[in-house]
Amino acid sequence: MRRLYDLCGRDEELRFSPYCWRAKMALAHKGLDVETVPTPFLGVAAIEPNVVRTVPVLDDHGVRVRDSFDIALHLEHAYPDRPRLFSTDGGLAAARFMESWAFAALHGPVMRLIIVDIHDQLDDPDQAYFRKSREARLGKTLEEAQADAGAAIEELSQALAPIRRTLEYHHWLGGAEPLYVDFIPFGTLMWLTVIHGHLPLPPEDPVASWFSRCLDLNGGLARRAKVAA
Ligand SMILES: N[C@@H](CCC(=O)N[C@@H](CS)C(=O)NCC(=O)O)C(=O)O
Repeated sequence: MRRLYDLCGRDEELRFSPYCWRAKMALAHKGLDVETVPTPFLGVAAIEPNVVRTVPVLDDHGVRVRDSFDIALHLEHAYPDRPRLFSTDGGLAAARFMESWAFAALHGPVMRLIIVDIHDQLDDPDQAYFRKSREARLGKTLEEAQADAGAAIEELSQALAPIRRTLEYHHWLGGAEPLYVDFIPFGTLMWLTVIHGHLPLPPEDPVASWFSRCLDLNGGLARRAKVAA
């Protein structure tokens, strides 16, 4: 039995976590079936009390793996004969850089676009938890943190410049084929897309075309995702 604990909203079908999207894309890339377990924020600690603090968590036939990057590493080592997630050690190192870069460069502008909207998609107990924990972290209210959408979109578009430029050289961030290095920023942009309803970039933007290609991967797994109305 293979299970992935996957963050959900009030509507259990609304799956928006950037890290869970990375894990789901990695599993699908390996061609592995998985049952996703809809998990609200307040359900995370119950997965394994005092051990688990975040999702995704993968339970792979009794082997429990926390952290999206560790899940990708586990899948690469456990299923070496399936399509590769990291082509080389250098590819793995580049993916590590992408993980840090995406967090530093993209998560801020995305948060400024959707933090109130995330809150509004949660069930009542999760709303109270999310507001308290995020406002303590940010030192401001969610409403203060969510900036004017136009400015946040512009900020995001500028932050995406390194991805836009890389895509001038090859079709995927992984090179000729998609790799985990693609699924990292893709997960971040799925977070935005699921909550915002669509990706707020013009279709002619190379990042939007690459995102659309990612949506088509693995039989259109992410294209079928429910997005907020
Ligand atoms: N480094 C972790 C980060 C995972 C993470 O931050 N997950 C968030 C959801 S997007 C979470 O579970 N948060 C729990 C909480 O805020 O209580 C990973 O890559 O899996």
